[in-house]
Amino acid sequence: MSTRGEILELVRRGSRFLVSCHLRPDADALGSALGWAAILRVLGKEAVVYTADVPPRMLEFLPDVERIVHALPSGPPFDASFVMDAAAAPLVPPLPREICGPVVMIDHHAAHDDFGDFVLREDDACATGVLVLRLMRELGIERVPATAAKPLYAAIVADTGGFRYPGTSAETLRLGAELLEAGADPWETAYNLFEGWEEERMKLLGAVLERMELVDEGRVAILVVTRRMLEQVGADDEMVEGMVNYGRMLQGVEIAALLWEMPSENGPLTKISLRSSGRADVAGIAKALRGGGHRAAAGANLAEPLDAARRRVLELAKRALGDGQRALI
Ligand SMILES: [Mn+2]
Repeated sequence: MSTRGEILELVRRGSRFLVSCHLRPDADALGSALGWAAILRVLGKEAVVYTADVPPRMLEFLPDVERIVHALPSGPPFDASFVMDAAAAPLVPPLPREICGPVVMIDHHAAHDDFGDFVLREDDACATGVLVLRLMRELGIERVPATAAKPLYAAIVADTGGFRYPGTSAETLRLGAELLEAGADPWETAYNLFEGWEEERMKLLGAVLERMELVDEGRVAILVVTRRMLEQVGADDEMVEGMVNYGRMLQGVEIAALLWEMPSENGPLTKISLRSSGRADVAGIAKALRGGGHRAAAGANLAEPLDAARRRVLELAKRALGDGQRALI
């Protein structure tokens, strides 16, 4: 039986499932988890959504967020546990088999580690939310249930940058239309995902842009966020998400990298977010730093201070642009 067949069989046979996603969940991770749980419930199954981290405020508008648990429930083991949108094992909370049963990865990242007992990875999909909709059909559900529409729409809108990125296909737009018919709200989603900024966040963006560094003849933009910058404007870490995109927005920039000094008790930790405007493959850079992601959006965590991380990223970015001639999008 194919892995896909085995996963569908696990769903058909089981009655109680855990649904989780990568740490620090974003809209695709959480939306896919909530959407998949809603579909399992329509099939008459019990589904518990578990995230180790509390979801960011911008995702609080999604239905059923308040039902999410942040500690593994006790009781009999689950028939299976699903992990949505996780490219690499370090991005997943521990899922002990005696509580979680077999672990099923459902993901769409091109650069990744495989882990878990079953892996469904389809990198042609613009979002993990699309994989959920494909599985839904294979389980015999034709129409998207209302409870799954909002989270799955948010998953797709977020990972396509609002239906803009090259991964956006005719299928993506058809699925978007279907999710609107099933009850998703386009403006509510867009406002929560892309707008509705706190004043502190806007001030932080100002500080980040002020310090933006252009290197390699303006082809690489380096943005930094230090603990001190956050303190100065009263911003928190959640507000940093997505700021790397402003580096890519500038004409001539092919790679934008945001280096983010993370709070850490065990020595220095720098989170790196990478974006490509099309030619360069930033997933390759992330992979060289033991991270993961897509051609145009990827990331990694480095146990190094910001300056050292900056040097490594810059070197890899220059190399990626040098080899980039063949790698058309
Ligand atoms: Mn995703």
